[in-house]
Parts: sequence; C-alpha cells; structure tokens
Amino acid sequence: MAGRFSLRALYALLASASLLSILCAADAVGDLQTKGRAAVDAAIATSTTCTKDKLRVRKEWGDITAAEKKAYIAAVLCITKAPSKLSQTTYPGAKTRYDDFVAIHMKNTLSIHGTGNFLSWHRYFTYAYESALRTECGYNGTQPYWDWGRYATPETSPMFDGSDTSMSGQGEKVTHNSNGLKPAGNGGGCIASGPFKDMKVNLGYVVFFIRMVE
Ligand SMILES: [Cu+2]
Repeated sequence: MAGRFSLRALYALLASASLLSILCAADAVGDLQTKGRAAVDAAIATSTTCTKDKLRVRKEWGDITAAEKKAYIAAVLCITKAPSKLSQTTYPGAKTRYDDFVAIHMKNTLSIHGTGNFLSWHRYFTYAYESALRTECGYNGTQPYWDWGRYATPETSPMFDGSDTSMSGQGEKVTHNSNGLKPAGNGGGCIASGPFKDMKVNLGYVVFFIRMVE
C-alpha cells in the first residue's frame, strides 16, 4: 500500500512538474492566441460585418514597444482626468471618467462575480474601457494584458518595475495591523514610483459596499 501510494505520489509529482515545465517553457497565453488566430481568420473570411480592419489584437505588456506602453499610459492618465459622464445622483462618488468604470463595476459586483455571466460581463467591460481610451483619449492601440505566469519576480518585470514604461512600482513599506481586508504586515503603502504614483483614487474598497447590503 505504502509502495503504491509512493508511486502514485511520484507520478503526480512528475505529471505536475511536466505540466509546469510546459506552462513555463512555452507561453501558454501566446500559444492559445496563435492557435485561436486561425479560427478568427476563418470567421473573418466568411463575414461581411466582422472585417479585418475592425480586428483588435491585444498584446502582453512585455511584448509591446516603449512607445506603445507610453501611448497606453498617456491614455489612462487622460481618462483619470476627464470628467465623469454618470449621473451624479446615482453615482456621487464618480468624479472622473475612470471612476465611472470603477463605479459601474462596484455597483454590479454582486451579480457579476461568482455568477454565470462573469466572463461575458468582464469581456464587454474590458471592451468598453478599451473603446473609451480610443474614442475619448485618442489612443490608437488595444488594451494590453498581463500574462503573470511569465514573471517570477513582479518587481523586476516590465509591468511593475517602477519605470516610466511600467504600470507602477512597489507600494511603500508601511507597518500596519489587519483591517479585515488586508493582513497585518509591512507594506501596502502608496505607490511611490511609475507613471501613476500621483493618481488620485476617488472610490474605495468594494468591501464597504458589500457590508452595507449585508
Ligand atoms: Cu470584476
């Protein structure tokens, strides 16, 4: 029995190590994208409404140029400064156009998470945000994504290295007790580097909203 268990454990270990090596050696997201592209091209070939010029190909942050990163960052900074378009009666906390997206997500949190429409809702939400960057902030690119499996150390990755082509650096080290949402520790302070270090956040933790309806 013990011998059988050991063999099983060894097999499981080898299988997971093998899967891990596949995921690490190949870019799993890139691979999926490459394989899916043939299906997209086939659909475009037979469609009169879905044409190649409308195709938006999203790329991983590490795969886009410094100029593309800066164009995206400029568009996000633009949307954080543009005024809200939502009803101030219904959404008094939304001050900027960026806040509009946060507010809509907060208001719908209980019906779009842990539900069957999770993927479709967030897919459309991402499309709407990407479209707002393009039509309201002059952005010509697509919404970049983060393939977090590529980077063993986030702090040195192109996404979070704190450079002017990153989304931010590490937060300041602040010794704090648990507030019920984040554990006690030495971190979690304001972002001190990168293009968004001075970004003002107008809407807070969704946990307060959840507590209100409980
Ligand atoms: Cu969500």
